[in-house]
Parts: sequence; structure tokens; C-alpha cells
Amino acid sequence: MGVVEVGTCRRPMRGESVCGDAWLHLEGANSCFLAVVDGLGHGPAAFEAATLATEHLRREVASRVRSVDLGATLQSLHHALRSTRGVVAGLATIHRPTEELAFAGIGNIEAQIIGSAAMQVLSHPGILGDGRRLHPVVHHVPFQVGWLLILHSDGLAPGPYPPVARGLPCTRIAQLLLDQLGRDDDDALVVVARLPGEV
Ligand SMILES: [Mn+2]
Repeated sequence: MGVVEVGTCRRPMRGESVCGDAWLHLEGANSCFLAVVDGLGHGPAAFEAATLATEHLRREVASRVRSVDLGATLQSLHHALRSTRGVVAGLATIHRPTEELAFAGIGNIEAQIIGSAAMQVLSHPGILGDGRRLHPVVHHVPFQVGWLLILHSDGLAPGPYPPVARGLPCTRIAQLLLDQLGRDDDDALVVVARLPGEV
């Protein structure tokens, strides 16, 4: 098993054959990187923007997962997407030895940590690729073994979430959340991650 257990669930808007929401999971020594990207609107142009975003992130981050600067990565993504219709995105890194999580989001991406209590980590307004000045903020929070990180697009209703059995596999939790909170008038994606180990 990798640094984190990750489960994802995704589907396009009703009537569309491609999904404009995309995710990326990369691992380095003791660390992982997760991204959730929502191409604006839906359909092929949203899919293209989201695909370009995840390809850019893979090139930027793959060789330096441990040391990646999320604010600088959002800025470079902002620049790389200027020829597209734009995306909103949430980026996270988890470092296992220190049980720390960093998160930076631009636009309407929901990030929640379910630990001893539920905590929302805020994204900041904006659109990646629109050419306007960007002000990313990186949040650093604890993330203990057994806690859940839930990242999703606005194709799911925001939390609070229905109670989920925390011991279920992340893939199953992602499916349950999409089933219960997914809207059929937008693309929808949820990513669930957990540091495996004895709690
Ligand atoms: Mn959306």
C-alpha cells in the first residue's frame, strides 16, 4: 500500500459522455499529493481544461512531492491554463511522519477533514486560467492516522455529510457520498483519503 489509501468516485453531468472533473494522486517518499480539478461548465471543453490541468500538475509535482509549494503550483497552473476556459482546483499534500496536511484551493472546491470532529479547510475565490491576479493561501492542519480527507467538486452538495462508517474502505465512502450528495445537473467528483495504520 502507498502512503495514503485513496478512493474516488466520479460521473459526468446527466446527458454528457465526458466528465469535466478530474483528480490526480502522486506519491513520494512518505508524502502524497492529491488534486481535484473542476473544469468550468461541463462537456468536452471542461474535460479538456481539466485534463490539461492534471497533466500540468503531474509534470510539475511528480519529481518533488515532498517539497512541493502549493501556492507556487497554483500560480503555474493559472498561467498554463490561459488558453482554456479555466478550472477551479484544490491541491493537498499529506506528510505521513508528521501527520500534517497542507491544502490550497481556488474556487468552489470543498475540503473537509473528518477527525475527532469535522473541519472545513477553506478554498479562496478565483478561477485558474482567467488571467486575473491570484492570491492562493496554503493552510496547514493536523491529519492523523485514521482521519478522512474529503475533497469534492460542487457537483456534490457541501457538507455536513451524512454519517459514514469511518472504517469502510475509502472507495466505498466516496461512492456513498456521491450517491447521497451528488447533483445530476453538473459533473461530480469526490476523493477520499486516509493515512492507513493503527489508530
Ligand atoms: Mn462543477
